[in-house]
Amino acid sequence: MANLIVKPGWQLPERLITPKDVYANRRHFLRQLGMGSIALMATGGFTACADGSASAGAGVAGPLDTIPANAPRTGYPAAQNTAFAVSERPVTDRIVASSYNNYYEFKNGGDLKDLWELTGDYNPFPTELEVTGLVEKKFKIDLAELIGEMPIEERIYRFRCVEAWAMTVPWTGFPLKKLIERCKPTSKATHVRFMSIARAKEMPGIPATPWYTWPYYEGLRMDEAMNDLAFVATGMYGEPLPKQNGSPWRWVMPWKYGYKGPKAVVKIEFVDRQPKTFWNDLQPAEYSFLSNVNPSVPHPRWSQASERLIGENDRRVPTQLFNGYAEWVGDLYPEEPRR
Ligand SMILES: Nc1nc2c(c(=O)[nH]1)N[C@H]1C(S)=C(S)[C@@H](COP(=O)(O)O)O[C@H]1N2
Ligand SMILES: [Mo]
Repeated sequence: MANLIVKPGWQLPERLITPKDVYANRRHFLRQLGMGSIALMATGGFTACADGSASAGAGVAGPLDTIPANAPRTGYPAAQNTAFAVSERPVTDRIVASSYNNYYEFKNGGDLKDLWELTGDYNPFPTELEVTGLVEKKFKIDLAELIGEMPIEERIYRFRCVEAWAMTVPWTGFPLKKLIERCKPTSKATHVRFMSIARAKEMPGIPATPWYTWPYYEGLRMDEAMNDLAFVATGMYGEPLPKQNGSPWRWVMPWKYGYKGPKAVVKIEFVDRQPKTFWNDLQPAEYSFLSNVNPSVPHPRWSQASERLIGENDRRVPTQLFNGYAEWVGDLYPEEPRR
């Protein structure tokens, strides 16, 4: 097994894979073109590195250059767990998944999705995780160290945002269950609460939106957190997570709307009642605690019956109950409307 070279399971058509150095150089090239015409007039010469040898220079040049250089890479690319293949639609273009994002800590107003450019000051590593509440023993641990302990695998999951757009993403990571077990909650814990990192100096969306109740916080019932599908992603597309996708790690509950999966969790607290959650506190009528993907439960302002596939010309497809994962989680929700 150890000698086997495991190819990443996501097979993308060649045209959809833009290696990050090519992408970076293309952007750099475009920038040089803009400046180049000025330089051309001034010097009578234009030497943009059309052969791709230009360095991207300091700073962030493309949405994949936000993968932190010090992110743990042990075990990458991880073998695909084929139990979670998505057969009815292709994997989303990698660049699309890393440049069409929701991450309010990096928003500065409007409906900005291309927010990777705002992540330059953010340093996801080192970061410490705090485990507290109803546990055998409270503790703090360096996140890179904890990630290094976990055996990683790749899972291709459908991803569905409450805004009715969807993607198909090859995540790298480990079951949330493994992390919960590592935390050793007591039998009194009925729910678990997660809190995201909030570094106002590194995350421009925080000072820009003082009306939000930072840090971002979410929660699950224990039976949801322990379900096989609940996943902690440390990477995607065979590499560690770009900052805008949630580096150092982010939660993925593919049967729920995307906002139930907090990015950059730094605190886990085990509790004995349903915890408050960020979007539910802000708009309880629009964002429920459970927030399971359900075509027959409309958002008060729009239908959830269909969804737009980002990166596929916004092709519309029907929404599936539990986002197609009823087999895994259907039994958890006897009350969920089914039609
Ligand atoms: N900390 C934090 N986590 C978050 C969010 C956020 O704004 N802050 N947005 C959520 C929403 S609404 C979605 S759809 C997904 C988006 O993940 P992606 O940008 O990697 O597609 O992250 C979720 N996790
Ligand atoms: Mo979302």
